[in-house]
Amino acid sequence: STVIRRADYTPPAFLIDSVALEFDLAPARTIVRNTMRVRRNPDAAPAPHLELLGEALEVLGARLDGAPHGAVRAHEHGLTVENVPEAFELTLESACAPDQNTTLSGLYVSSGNFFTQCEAEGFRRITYFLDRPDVMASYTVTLRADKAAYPVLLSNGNLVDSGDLPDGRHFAQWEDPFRKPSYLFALVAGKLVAIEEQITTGSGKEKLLQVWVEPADLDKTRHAMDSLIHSIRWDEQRFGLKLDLDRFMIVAVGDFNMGAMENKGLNIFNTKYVLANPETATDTDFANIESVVGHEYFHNWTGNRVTCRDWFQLSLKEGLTVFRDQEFSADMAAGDDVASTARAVKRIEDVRVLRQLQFAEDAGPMAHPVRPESYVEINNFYTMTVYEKGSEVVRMYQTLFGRDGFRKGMDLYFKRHDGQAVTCDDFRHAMADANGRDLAQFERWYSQAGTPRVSVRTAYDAAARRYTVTLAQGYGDASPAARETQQGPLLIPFAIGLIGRDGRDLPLRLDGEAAASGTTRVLDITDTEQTFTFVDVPEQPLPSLLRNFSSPVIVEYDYSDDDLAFLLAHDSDPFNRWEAGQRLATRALLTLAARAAANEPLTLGENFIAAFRRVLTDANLSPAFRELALTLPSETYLADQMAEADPAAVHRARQFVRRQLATALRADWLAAYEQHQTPGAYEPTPEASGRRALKNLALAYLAELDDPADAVRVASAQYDASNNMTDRAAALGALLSAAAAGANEPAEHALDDFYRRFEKEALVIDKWFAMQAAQRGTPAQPTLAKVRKLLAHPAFNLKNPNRARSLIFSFCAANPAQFHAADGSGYAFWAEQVLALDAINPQVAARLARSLELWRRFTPALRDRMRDALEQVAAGAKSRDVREIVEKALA
Ligand code: B3K
Ligand code: ZN
Repeated sequence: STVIRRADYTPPAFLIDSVALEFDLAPARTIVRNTMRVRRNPDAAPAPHLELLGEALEVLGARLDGAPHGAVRAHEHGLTVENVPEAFELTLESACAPDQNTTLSGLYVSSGNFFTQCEAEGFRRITYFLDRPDVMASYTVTLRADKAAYPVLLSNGNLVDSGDLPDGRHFAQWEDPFRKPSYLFALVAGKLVAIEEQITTGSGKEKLLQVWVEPADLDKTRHAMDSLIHSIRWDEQRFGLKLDLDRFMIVAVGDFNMGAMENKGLNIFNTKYVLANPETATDTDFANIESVVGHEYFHNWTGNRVTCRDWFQLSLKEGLTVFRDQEFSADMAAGDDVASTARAVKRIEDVRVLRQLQFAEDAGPMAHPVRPESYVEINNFYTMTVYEKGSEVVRMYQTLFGRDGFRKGMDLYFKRHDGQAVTCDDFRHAMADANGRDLAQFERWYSQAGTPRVSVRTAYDAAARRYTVTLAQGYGDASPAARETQQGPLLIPFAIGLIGRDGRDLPLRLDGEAAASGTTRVLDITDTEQTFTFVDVPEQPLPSLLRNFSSPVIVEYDYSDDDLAFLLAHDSDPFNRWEAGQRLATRALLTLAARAAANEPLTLGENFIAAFRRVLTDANLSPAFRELALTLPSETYLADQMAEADPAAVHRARQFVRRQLATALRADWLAAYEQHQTPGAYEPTPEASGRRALKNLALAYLAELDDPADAVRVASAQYDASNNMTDRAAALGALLSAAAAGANEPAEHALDDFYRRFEKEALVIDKWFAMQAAQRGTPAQPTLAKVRKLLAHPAFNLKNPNRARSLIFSFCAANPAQFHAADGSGYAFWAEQVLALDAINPQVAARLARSLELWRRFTPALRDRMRDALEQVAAGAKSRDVREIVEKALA
């Protein structure tokens, strides 16, 4: 397989200034005429021929400056156009087959409508082109189609003309006023309807906003529209960035490989991130929609106006835009209050994802730097590292320079690079220059893979009233993939506070400073080991380390259980309060998992239960925060912390603790359940969703009781009475848990009811599949048997990515105890499904393929079975996507 390397970048030999595309849309055979103004790039080495990229296309004709041009040669990767002058007009005509396109990359059909997906390399499946992000052109697009079947015809930019054609056909012509790379091209055609809003921007311009959906979904568009309006306002206020088009459109599609796509002026979304009403969508869905709508909108500046020079720079737009959407959601929840718990709640949720998924990626065979050095298939590099670690890297600039300094860096970045295709270095230089700081060392955050570790030692000298903190950085024993990228120490902004015996923060004064100031300090670690000395420290403090998770590292420090309980009760930094509870729980759970693996009896200390009770009953803590603090670390995260991952032992340990907490705190859970009802109309506010989250966590714990009668009664009542999906789904979840304890009938009854009630709501049926795939299973019916049965359900469809994810991924990636069954049956199922998907949709197949990449970290018996399954896939997979994943895993 061909490896593409960052070091091999060369500028394009030709540039394309403008493109006129004409589409004659038909499902079986669409004809595309592409007229380009091409010229040689003065800044590139001269090339003999014009090499255009193309895939799954049939060439129908070529003209050069108006005359037929015979010197074109189609081949496996595209089209070679020979004998071309300095500057010329090239017209190519080609055909593609949208209704045969199951890859969902390029032009395809979904429920009878046309959609496109071009990032990263889908445009070449529509027409021959210099399909690379550093070739930016202006686009004019003419769409022609049958008017009855495709009444709506959309593309990027402004509608400049439309009208009827003979034979019941019609056309629309669109012009995008901004130059763009081909990956931002989009078209949509079909039977769609929109809700619309007119808004006036800060500078007094009128803008038309539309959310386009299938007619039956019009009642589920309000939240997406509100989220769009909030996004536009927020980007103006926080970054001074305005909507630059007269019209901004969002379109929802049911068949989509990922979340959404930021095509200029025509964002295309997975229905999952658009459609919501209280009956069909959960609080989490509402929050995700807000953040994804924000994310795609924010790309208009970070990604579209300034784009990537090459795909190795992907984090330039993705890391930055994730950071922006995280800040947007935090500001929406917390307003200007920088110290609020609502802000911390969002931070905790984001860090939890980073630690569970990105840290794992960074520890395995797919480990790569935020700016990768090489790839086989670029679609495999839309990763947690590029997105989430990339966002943490951007956040560190803000931690170093403050909000104002960060804004200055952003302003300079746009001043320098608007309209350009640039690199991660360009962004770093803008931040450095705007803030007058040398950030050469910071570059290593882009080039080194693996999760850094900071180990901390402290000493208190009572006589001298000095407290020293020694911070040492390294990578521990990193995976081979990570190790080969590592060159030296990083610049790590490390936020710290010191807590006195009364639980209050001590004022901080570093050695050499005239006076104390503040109670949290960001220490810049730049060396392998560094010591910081605090003076005037009146008593032995307890350190609060890496407050608000100020950099994406693992902190190693020998806290006692008492220290952690104290931090959980007192730390002024809400992130670290949560963190202390998680450390306490992780430690207890890992000890129990080791005992479970050795078949020793399990016991849980009174202190642990007491610490949980204090959190549960502390009315000063927001319900949302309590819910997070009372949720145990996930099985996946816990297994990753073991020397040899043992999912069965982790499951037994975690279930044991859940049952202990359920039993010991039964009365408190019941009280919390009653106290956190949200009567009245459903509202997806952080406050109300926090109450629901805590209430439903209480219900989930009650469902762990040996006698599930209480839980069944409460859950059944909640299921019947709820006016929203959050509560209904939580009730169903509790009934499914109770089924594992023997109460089968109520669960089956609710499952049937749920299916019938929501049969026409695809996204809700996805939840129905997902909940069953994530079920615990019983000896009589292991979950895999259920999953296999559901594969044959009439509503199951492997070609629809949401459906495939809801059943197959939920089992393979979200149900570790069942998936890692000792007999290897889960792995056999995985291999089967990866191969089946490989033939349909390589991008989705490759995502599923990643479920086994950490196989070397498991217990020997599982490891062997996992290797067998990987080898089976390596032998059968055809796509570059899947091959890259399994070959790296086996290497
Ligand atoms: N930029 C797209 C991702 C495209 C993925 C292509 N395999 C969505 C986003 O990050 O906003
Ligand atoms: Zn993005």
